[in-house]
Amino acid sequence: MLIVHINGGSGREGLEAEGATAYSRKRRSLPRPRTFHDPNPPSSGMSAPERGALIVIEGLDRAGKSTQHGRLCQNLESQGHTVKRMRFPGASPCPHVYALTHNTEDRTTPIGKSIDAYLKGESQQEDHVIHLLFSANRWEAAASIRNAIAEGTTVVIDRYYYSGIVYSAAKGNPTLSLEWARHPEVGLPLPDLCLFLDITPEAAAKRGGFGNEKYETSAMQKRVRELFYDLVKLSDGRGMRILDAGRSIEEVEKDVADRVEEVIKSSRMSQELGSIPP
Ligand code: Z5A
Ligand code: MG
Repeated sequence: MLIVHINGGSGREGLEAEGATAYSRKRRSLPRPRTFHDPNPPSSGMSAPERGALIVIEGLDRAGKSTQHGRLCQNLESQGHTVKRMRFPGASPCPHVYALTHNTEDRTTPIGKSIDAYLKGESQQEDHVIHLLFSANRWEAAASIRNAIAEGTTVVIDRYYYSGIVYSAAKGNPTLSLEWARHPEVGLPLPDLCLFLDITPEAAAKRGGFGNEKYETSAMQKRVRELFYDLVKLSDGRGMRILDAGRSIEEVEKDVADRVEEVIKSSRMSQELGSIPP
């Protein structure tokens, strides 16, 4: 193992093998050198590298999530942040903006493919089963999210468990409430910030109209919006901010950038990344 001397070293500059450092310290009774893996570092010394932030962009169809996701990632990168771009469901068709981006997750997991076929109407799934598949699709990525955050990478996700809960509950299945839908999400990485891009289904429909996927009907979109508002009132709403997505792309982009900057500069970043609570 290699040790980097911060102060009080053996007199030799730079890196030394651990064995050699311990030997010379013993021989010359020098103060114990501080190292990056010192369990009790003095307060005036170098602090551990800051973790990355976990940012989620949510909203109805055509709210501009992918547009803002792409812009936010580019803005953060231009400021020198290391960014990991992710989206859920992992295997849904790539919208135009993803052609311009890189560093995306693999969107071809077996679970992601099943979800994709369901959304396109190519296969049928029982309501609870498809809900659990959406959740499993997030659990597949949970460790890679935590690892990236711990390394100082900011992870920006286009749709996350908030969509997972509300789209399933919006079906009106009596045994699939918001509460039931939330259970499999407990323990997943907890976002530092969720920006809910809010738009009326009517305004969203003017942006090219809804497509042919499973949930792309105005009745479904209306119910989904109501449930997103219910979620804001629950504990899941603590890290959620509602932004008016009916404004111009540039206005929304500025609002998104300001909210994200607030979080990245906040004391939250000195705390460990949380988990979705029970
Ligand atoms: N789902 C689920 O059921 N369970 C889950 O756990 C998860 C998801 C995670 C696929 O989602 C479906 O999966 C979704 C929820 C369900 N169901 N539906 N329906 P998706 O993310 O793959 O796809 P999407 O969100 O439905 O659609 P989208 O087209 O990707 O929407 P968007 O990303 O919000 O919009 P956009 O692509 O950025 O913009 C759409 C158009 O509007 C485009 O032409 C833009 O140039 C334009 N635009 C964007 N912003 C503006 C502004 N501000 N003004 C004017 N025009 C704009
Ligand atoms: Mg999208």
